[in-house]
Amino acid sequence: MAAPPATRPRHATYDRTDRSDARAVLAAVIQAQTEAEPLQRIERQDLNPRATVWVDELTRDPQAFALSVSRGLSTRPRQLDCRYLYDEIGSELFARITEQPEYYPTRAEAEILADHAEALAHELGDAVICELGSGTSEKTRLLLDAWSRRADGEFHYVPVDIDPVVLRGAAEDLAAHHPNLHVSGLATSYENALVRLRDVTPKALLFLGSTIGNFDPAEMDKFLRQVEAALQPGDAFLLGIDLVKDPHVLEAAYNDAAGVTERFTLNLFDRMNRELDAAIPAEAVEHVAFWNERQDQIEIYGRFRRDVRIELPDLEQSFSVERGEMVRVEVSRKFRVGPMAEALASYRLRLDRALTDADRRFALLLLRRTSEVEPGDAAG
Ligand code: AVI
Repeated sequence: MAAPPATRPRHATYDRTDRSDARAVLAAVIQAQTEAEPLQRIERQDLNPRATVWVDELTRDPQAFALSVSRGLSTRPRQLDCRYLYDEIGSELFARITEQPEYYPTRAEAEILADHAEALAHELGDAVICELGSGTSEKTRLLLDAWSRRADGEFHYVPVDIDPVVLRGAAEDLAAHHPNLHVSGLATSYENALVRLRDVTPKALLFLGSTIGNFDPAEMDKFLRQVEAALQPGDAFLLGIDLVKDPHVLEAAYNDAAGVTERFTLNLFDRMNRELDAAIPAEAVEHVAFWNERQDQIEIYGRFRRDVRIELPDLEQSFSVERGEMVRVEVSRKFRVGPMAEALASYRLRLDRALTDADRRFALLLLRRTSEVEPGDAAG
């Protein structure tokens, strides 16, 4: 670990005229937050002179999956935490989902980013780009390329992802392709990352892909409170949201003809077998995904074709699931720009612009953190 700074820097700013120590300042801020929260064991790994990754060891609790499954199978209706869809196989399957002809959100959002990257770089070019759930940073490259062309000095990207392997790969690759870019990856939860990034300003916080749609209302509220606290007045928040549309289009996106989404759902039950010895017969579960019009959300379930006992030997528990039972694995909420802007205003996030693709399937909201709640400005 690097030596802690003598005093904790407040609101580290990145002046376009003096970016030479941007990396040192950012590292100091992250380090200072680490010192402030000694319960987090965070390790710094320098990959090359312009790419560093900070790995939070505590987010990898080996019992967490078993406990989460136990909780999910004990509640009615039964539901599993969608976070666990993304092991190595699940992440690979999700990457393939984004290539399926029926799954439009990734392409629609990439279209928006490609169309507006230059304008966004012009408007936000001074800001440190921080991204939650960055993965391979594939779509963000469109923004980084534009930032790179515009920057007259160095610029900074802080990708945040729970998977340190993916993060390391992306950090090294991005630094190699952009000679004026510094990457400081954070392998930790959104919550921990947002605490660490509080004092980095000006920043543009990205949360793309409509991942916010996978939060239930209580999770979304908690997340937006953390975002509100992490942003300083004037900081930008770029939020990707999938929009309510024709149910046929929505249902097709989650029931692709090639069966990739089906495998993605079933992998969660396979993962329970692989990691928890759950003993679920492979053919006993089927993928079901449909549009719930009342809630404006796609719901995805594993439906049991027959009675099954799910074992959790490490916890000395087992659960009887009956034929026909549906265990929810994910919701994917869809939004409308006006009501979403209104909801965001109560977190001191003011909508500056809603950018959409040509077919208005998806929106990228450009929001600014205000000092006060501005209800009158909310409607988008
Ligand atoms: C990551 N998230 C935004 C995807 C979605 O569309 O809700 C996850 C997904 N699940 C099945 N297909 C895609």
